[in-house]
Amino acid sequence: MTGKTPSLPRAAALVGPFASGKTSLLEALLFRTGAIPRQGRVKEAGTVGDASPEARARWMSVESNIAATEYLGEKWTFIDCPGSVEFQQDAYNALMVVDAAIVVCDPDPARAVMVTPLLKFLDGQNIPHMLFLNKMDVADGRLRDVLEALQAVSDRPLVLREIPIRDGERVSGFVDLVSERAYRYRPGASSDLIRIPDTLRTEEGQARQDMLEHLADFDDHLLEELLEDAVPPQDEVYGDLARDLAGDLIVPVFFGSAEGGQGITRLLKALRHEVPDPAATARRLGFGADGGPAARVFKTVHAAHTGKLSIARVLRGEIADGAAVDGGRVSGLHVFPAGVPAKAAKAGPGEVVALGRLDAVATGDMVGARGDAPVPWPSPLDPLFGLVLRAGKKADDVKLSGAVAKLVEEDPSYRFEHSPEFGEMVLWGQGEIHLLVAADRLRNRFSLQIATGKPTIPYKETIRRGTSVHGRHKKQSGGHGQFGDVTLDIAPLGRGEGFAFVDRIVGGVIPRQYVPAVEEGVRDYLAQGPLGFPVVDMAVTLTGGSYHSVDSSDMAFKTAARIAMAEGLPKCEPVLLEPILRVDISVPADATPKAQRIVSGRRGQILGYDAKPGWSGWDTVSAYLPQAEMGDLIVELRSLTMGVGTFSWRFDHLQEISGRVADKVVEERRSALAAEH
Ligand SMILES: Nc1nc2c(ncn2[C@@H]2O[C@H](COP(=O)(O)OP(=O)(O)O)[C@@H](O)[C@H]2O)c(=O)[nH]1
Ligand SMILES: [Mg+2]
Repeated sequence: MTGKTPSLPRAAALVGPFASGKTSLLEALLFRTGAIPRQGRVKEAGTVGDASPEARARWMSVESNIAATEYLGEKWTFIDCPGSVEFQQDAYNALMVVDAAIVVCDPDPARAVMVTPLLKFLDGQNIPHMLFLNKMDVADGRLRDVLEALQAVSDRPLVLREIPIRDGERVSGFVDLVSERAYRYRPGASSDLIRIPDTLRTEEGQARQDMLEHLADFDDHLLEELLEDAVPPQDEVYGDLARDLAGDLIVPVFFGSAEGGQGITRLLKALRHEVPDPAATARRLGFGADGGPAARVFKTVHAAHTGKLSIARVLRGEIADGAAVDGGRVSGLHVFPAGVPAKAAKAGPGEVVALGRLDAVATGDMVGARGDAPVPWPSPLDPLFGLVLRAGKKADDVKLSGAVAKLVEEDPSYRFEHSPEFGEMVLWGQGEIHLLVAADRLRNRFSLQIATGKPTIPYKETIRRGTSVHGRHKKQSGGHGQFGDVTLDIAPLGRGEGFAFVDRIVGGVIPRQYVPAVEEGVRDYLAQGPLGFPVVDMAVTLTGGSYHSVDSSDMAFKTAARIAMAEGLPKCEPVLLEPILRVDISVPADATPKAQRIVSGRRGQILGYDAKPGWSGWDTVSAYLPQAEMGDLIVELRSLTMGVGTFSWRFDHLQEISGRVADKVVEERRSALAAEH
């Protein structure tokens, strides 16, 4: 494998569950390739990644860390992605532009399920990926069990590329199954070549045969060789490995220890020889070979001192500082040697680059795509958790909206909603931490004072029976008086029918011109019924009344209508309506009973459950759940499913509630209204 033509700069994403060791692996890769002089530790806050105050405060990655390095004369950019499910959007975005992903996993069969959503995404998008089983320095189970558990959650075959050499319980080295060479780990350095231990000969032969058989599934020539018991040439095996990885046909599996610096060189060599080059990736992503410079933006950052940065992978040609591109003129161009942004004049194909002040460019946008057919950018994750944001000072409301818009631009799995009904600014996101990090960023980066709270549930009310009511407004003050007089029939309507106003005036007892004012008065009242909530699903018919030729006016009829409503509605058995959502909860099948218990525990109604299409071993539980019970549903669901359980939801209907739950809602509303006045 010498004499390799150097590849253009490549990029790989480090992805995988929370705390599997991605940030540590980035550090190890940077150290082993000489980009940094010592290997820092996550525990000591000494790593290149996770340097933001929000990440340091939580000991976890809350955004992707980008660092470039060189290995044997070839350039690499590694993107260390957050593993927490709440920050997955950033990971998915990065995956959309890289040549390959390294999925970092714990060597623990019980945790295999945690990589399911990620593997689904990778296979769904045909992104080449390999597994790196980390923390082998403390692993105590059998590798075979880990692989079996991981295979159960991967659609593609996992192909073990090396087997461990053990010294007692501990892994002390490995045998490479292609070169059939054995190595002993050395602390913090490349491993020593040793003889394959005799005790491993049989196991090695079998593991190599397994690997070759996987490759033969996609290569008839290799299959013939295996059937004839011929030893395939190494170049053929390497060629197959590279081709099958590029096509996302197989998932090679490596192992090691990020913190111990073990298995790092092995991984780097595999990356060097097997990861597709940027030209192949550009083709996979739908970019033609010809045309002007093109790049795809996978991340947007609004930094206090630099302004907006669009972080992009160059897929074709060269982008220079000052160049005019779609969405503006590049003003400031940075690359990321060893994770530290550095000014550069230009960036060529394959490089990851920050482009300054492209105001019109959003995450997922192309810069310079002409006649290309780029694969569609995946739609952002649906929001699962809402948080009300309040500016400390009323005057900061506008500033807050502007700052939040920037956060949403950075991470489209946030969604901002201004509810006029309650005068609330609600930020939606992927979970509680995701939103608290947003609040921290507003404080740290935009110097805003922020209070947070729960979103108000949009209860409504309706009536159970009808009545007929008379309202009169009469005032004689000085010269001009006021006179309005109406008779209204109030009647309930079916659920979901809304509000209807019917005019049944005959013989001009009220002149036509005043009828709209009557309707307006009725609607005004409906904004807040006897229980304190908007009234829906009822009809009001104007059946009679009287007027005064001088004193009657729109204003007077509007007031009369309101008086009639205020008197009539309390007599109509008002009842509270609560919003009910249709929720589809996805969980690994062993958690299905737990998901059902969660639904029942939250006053929900289970509609049924079924296998989740395309997700073997997963179920979807469908249910109606009161919106009031949704608040921390995702928190409970995740805690019961190692973080992978999730749900989708939409408003379904309003449902009457009475009894203790309803009384409490009405009481709280009353005191809230009292506090307003
Ligand atoms: N024993 C051991 N611990 C590790 C290794 N790699 C990472 N860790 C620890 O695992 C935890 C999570 O590491 P980190 O790199 O932040 O994981 P990330 O969330 O995937 O980025 C930290 O406490 C690390 O010290 C390893 O190879 N061996
Ligand atoms: Mg991390």
